[in-house]
Amino acid sequence: MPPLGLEALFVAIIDGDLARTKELVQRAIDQGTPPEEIVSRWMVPAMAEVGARFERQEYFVPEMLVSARAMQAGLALLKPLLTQRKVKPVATVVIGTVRGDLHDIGKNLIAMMLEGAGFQIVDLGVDVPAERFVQAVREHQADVLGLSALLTTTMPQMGAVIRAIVDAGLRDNIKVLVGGAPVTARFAAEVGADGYGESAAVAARVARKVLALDSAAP
Ligand code: B12
Repeated sequence: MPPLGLEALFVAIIDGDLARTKELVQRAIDQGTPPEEIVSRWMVPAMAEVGARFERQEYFVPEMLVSARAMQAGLALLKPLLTQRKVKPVATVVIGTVRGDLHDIGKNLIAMMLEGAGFQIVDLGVDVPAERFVQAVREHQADVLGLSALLTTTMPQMGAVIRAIVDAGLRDNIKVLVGGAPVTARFAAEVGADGYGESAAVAARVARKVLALDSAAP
């Protein structure tokens, strides 16, 4: 059989066709397509197209929701492959989507990629208040705090979380990474984060960089 063109997967997610998304992801896995390629080349761009259609008012919340469900079902099949550890745990990451924000696909993807890269993950879910982040960082003695926000209205929450971490006296012991579609490197610097990751593909590299894990390498 010739290698599967994954345009059909891109379309299935945009159409919110959950069964077809699962079928195509499984087929791509069976054909040996690297999981990172399935996600970043086909699945993530499909969600960007869904967002573009929402912006053009061709799609509304229900359509975004069915596409999100198809995407999540596809990612569930890929999760075991993406989280397979190639190295022993290097550091602990507490991650969550900030208060007021229910978007979790990107955050989940970041968590999977970091887990695959050897990080221990404590995922607090969505709509997480600042106090809950503080509590988890303390309880798990986390090395990295990952904050996700997809809405311009919830981005300022990232600053609120960082301030709460400072007030709790924990800032010196933790590196803060921020990300999400509206987040930029400039915004990250403004709120006092240590790093910014634009995609799941770079998350592990950025996390290693802020922890200076590679500087000790020969
Ligand atoms: C799916 C979706 C939804 C789903 C979410 C389902 C779910 N379980 O997540 C539902 C239908 C619930 C939803 C609701 C809403 N949504 Co919505 N949604 C989207 C959509 C189409 C895709 C988001 C997504 O999953 N992308 C795929 C993932 C893989 O990408 P990502 O999230 O950007 O994550 C990547 C990077 O950003 C980065 N990253 C993300 N987090 C982190 C964290 C760290 C630490 C790091 C390092 C990196 C990182 O790495 C990720 C992987 O590569 C976007 C469009 C878009 N362009 O983003 C709109 C979008 C985000 N939504 C939008 C809006 C307006 C809403 C609603 C307000 C709509 C409404 N009227 O009710 C509500 C808000 C609900 C709430 N309180 O949160 C707007 C936001 C506009 C703005 N500027 O604020 C967008 C941009 C659509 C648009 N173009 O207008 N939405």
